[in-house]
Amino acid sequence: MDILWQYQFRIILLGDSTVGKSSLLKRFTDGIYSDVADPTVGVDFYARSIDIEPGVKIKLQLWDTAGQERFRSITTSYYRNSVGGLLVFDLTNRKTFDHVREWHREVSEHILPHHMVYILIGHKSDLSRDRKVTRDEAEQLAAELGIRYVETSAKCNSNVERAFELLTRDIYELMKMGEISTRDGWDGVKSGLTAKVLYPAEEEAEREKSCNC
Ligand SMILES: Nc1nc2c(ncn2[C@@H]2O[C@H](COP(=O)(O)OP(=O)(O)OP(=O)(O)O)[C@@H](O)[C@H]2O)c(=O)[nH]1
Ligand SMILES: [Mg+2]
Repeated sequence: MDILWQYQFRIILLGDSTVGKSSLLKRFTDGIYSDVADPTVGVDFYARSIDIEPGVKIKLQLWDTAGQERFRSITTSYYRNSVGGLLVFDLTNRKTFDHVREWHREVSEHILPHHMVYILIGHKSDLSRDRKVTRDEAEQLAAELGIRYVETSAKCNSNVERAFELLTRDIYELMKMGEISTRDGWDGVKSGLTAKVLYPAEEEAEREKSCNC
């Protein structure tokens, strides 16, 4: 059997408008970055696979939400079917950091009684001279929320792979421990898509079976 992916995780990007969610995703999925970016309208979709360990491929379905308040009624409907979330703030914009707790509360309450695996992202780390949030403060918030903290830059391609890989790995470990599992009516985690590849001997047998002469 040729395995395309063993698991599919749905991951959502959350945070205020202009923090850089779409840029982070474009860097991760297409390897591109632009200083000019349009605000997301509603929700956008991206995808990429990660080899988490030898022979185990995980397909990530990545939902990019609009940070603008006017799209909130659309974006909230995507919370429930996500297993992981990146809580993104802009290191050069204090307000976006102050709003992280609200994002965390809003999403967590919305998906009760279930849980999401989060990672806190301090983004635009290339703009170190304009920084308004210290690493210590961000690490303290992450510790309070019980989640990891990573500083990223889509512009300089710093820690982007690492952020997605750490979150994927955390979800994968929780799944292996049985803390997260597939559920009917929930698309956060799906398992197993394999391509049917016939080996020569099987192929021969199949051909003989179907031969009418
Ligand atoms: N310096 C710097 N600028 C960045 C970085 N990532 C994104 N930006 C810029 O920040 C601005 C907003 O980026 P977006 O990715 O559109 O932000 P967003 O969070 O998707 O915004 P919404 O779609 O409105 O929620 C753009 O001008 C980007 O070029 C980065 O790593 N470094
Ligand atoms: Mg966007």
